[in-house]
Amino acid sequence: MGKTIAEKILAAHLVDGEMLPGQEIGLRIDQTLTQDATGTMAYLQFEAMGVDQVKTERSVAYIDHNTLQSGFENADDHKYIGTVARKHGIYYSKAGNGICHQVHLERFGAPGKTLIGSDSHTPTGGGIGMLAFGAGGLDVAVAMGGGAYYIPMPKMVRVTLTGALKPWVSAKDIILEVLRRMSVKGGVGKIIEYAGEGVATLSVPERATITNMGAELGATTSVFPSDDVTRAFLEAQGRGDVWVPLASDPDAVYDEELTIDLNTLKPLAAKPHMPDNVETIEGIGAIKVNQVCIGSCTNSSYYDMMKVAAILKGKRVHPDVSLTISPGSMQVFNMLAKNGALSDIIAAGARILECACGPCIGMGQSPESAGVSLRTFNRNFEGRSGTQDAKIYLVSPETAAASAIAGVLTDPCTLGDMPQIDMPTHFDINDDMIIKPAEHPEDVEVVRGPNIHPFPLGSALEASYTGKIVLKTEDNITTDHILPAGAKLLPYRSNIPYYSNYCFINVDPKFPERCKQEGGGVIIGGANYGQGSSREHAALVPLYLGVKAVLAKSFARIHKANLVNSGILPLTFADPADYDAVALGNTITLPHVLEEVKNGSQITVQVGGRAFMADCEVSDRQRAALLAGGTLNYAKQQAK
Ligand code: MIC
Ligand code: SF4
Repeated sequence: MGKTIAEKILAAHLVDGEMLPGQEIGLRIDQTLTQDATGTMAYLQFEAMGVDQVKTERSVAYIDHNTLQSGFENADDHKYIGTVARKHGIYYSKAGNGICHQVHLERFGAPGKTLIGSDSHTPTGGGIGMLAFGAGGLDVAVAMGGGAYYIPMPKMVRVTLTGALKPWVSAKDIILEVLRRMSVKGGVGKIIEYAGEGVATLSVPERATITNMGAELGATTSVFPSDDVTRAFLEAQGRGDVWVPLASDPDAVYDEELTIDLNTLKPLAAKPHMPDNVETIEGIGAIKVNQVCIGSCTNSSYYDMMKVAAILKGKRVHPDVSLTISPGSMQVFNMLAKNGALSDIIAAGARILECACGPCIGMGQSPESAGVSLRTFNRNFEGRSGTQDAKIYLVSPETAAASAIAGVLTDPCTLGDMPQIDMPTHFDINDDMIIKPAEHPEDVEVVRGPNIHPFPLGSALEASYTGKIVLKTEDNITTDHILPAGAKLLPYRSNIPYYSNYCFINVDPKFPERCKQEGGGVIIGGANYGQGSSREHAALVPLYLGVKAVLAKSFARIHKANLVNSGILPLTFADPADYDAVALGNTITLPHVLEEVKNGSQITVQVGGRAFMADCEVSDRQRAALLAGGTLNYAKQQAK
């Protein structure tokens, strides 16, 4: 039987398990990446493992999320990551060099390789035919130490792209269409592969926009074939030697199929507050716009920025609009400066920001109260921009630029002839902001400023558990709900005790206090609990607050893995109707939890004199970790 692209890469990296649907498989990981907001934890955990030099082919630490340095905290984190990287064989991309996913695509990614990153948008690498996964920091630490990365064997989905995009319709509109059809839960447990004649019409940055936002589908990852377009991109980056061809076999079998006729697509937007709340720009109408932000790991490539510059050239940003531009990397920024496009952008009245995540993670540029902000980003979760009542629309760079000029949401198709932008045959290569690992690691001292705090560790599972239900949530709770980010909080990513005061702050401000009073407890979640970011803080902070279990209708993949790594039980209602029978403040007992987890049987739950069953669907490896109180405890037990 023929293989899909993903099956080929998985088979070539399989070190544990069998590639059967739903079974856990262990993969050898060729490359890792971290960013600073999750990196400090990942490196603290890596240090706790006692491995001297990374065992991967390439590991890179990026500084791109917290670059404001409004106090010593960010700078302390950068210093720690920079020194730990130099000591342990990790490349270090300095603040200002760009957003991890954009830089990794340009300078390190390679078709056919596996990559995991402590950031949910790591699947961006699928744009050049990598199998790239977002993971928790501990999983990245384990992979750096040479350990396998475990995932449940995903199902395979093929999205066939027919025809070609009409002028002014963009890669962003393709992925928004996939989101419209599949929803933010539609990709869970699946790898999405793109195929069909439309693939060859898309450049690498366009493909990367699509694989990047596969994260919003909840997909395990997304991948494009590696073809002549991929080769041309890598050659233009001076890295043609890493190119290999990759395609699915003609008789490959897919579990699901979707066809998108590119000819029929129109410019789209995801309306507040979910990436799958998609409608045509035409359908939404000319709503007034207060802010436009162009950038983020989704749409900050040279290609995107050149399109924006061409639209802005000779025009003025509308007086009521604030337009910000964050190029994705120093390479992109510098090329725009050299060819004059930056001047077109500046002259139009745009505000130029650093090459970093910036407004995407609420690091500045929060919109005005109830403001409408159009963003080329990938997430429009409520409050993520830093303004709770702001209305964020996710749009293509073309729609963003057209609307910035008009002051109202504008279909770029109304702009007339589309400027022709060609992919460069040579990118401007300058890796000076990427610091190589030390030649003499023994001479490097790891610097730990006062912002670097130890992380909490779970404790071994006890025979039974009784506690309070400390929170009950709706469906689709994101990690931004669990632990907000933004300029005020991101500096405390390496300070769990401080960060814990903000857990669920926008859902139920009393949550941290309640946990402290009750000595922790159990969280009741709806469907797709923990979607969004890979931040393991969304598990580590509840662990710190004493949360022992999350009982939900279903979980997002990375968050579930993070809960297990922390030693928090991820339980699902055997009968979802029981969700309605439990309430905040109820006493909850798991009378035989140790025995039941050990035996892999259903978990008995008692709430208010009523008993029902829950499932603890984990692999044997995860079961062992849960019994030990988390993956690090388990690894230590194994090492004894
Ligand atoms: C995000 O987009 O939410 C982030 C910030 O990049 C996160 C990582 C984090 O929380 O640090 C992600 O997507 O994994
Ligand atoms: Fe950064 Fe935003 Fe991309 Fe996350 S989604 S990595 S915050 S640019």
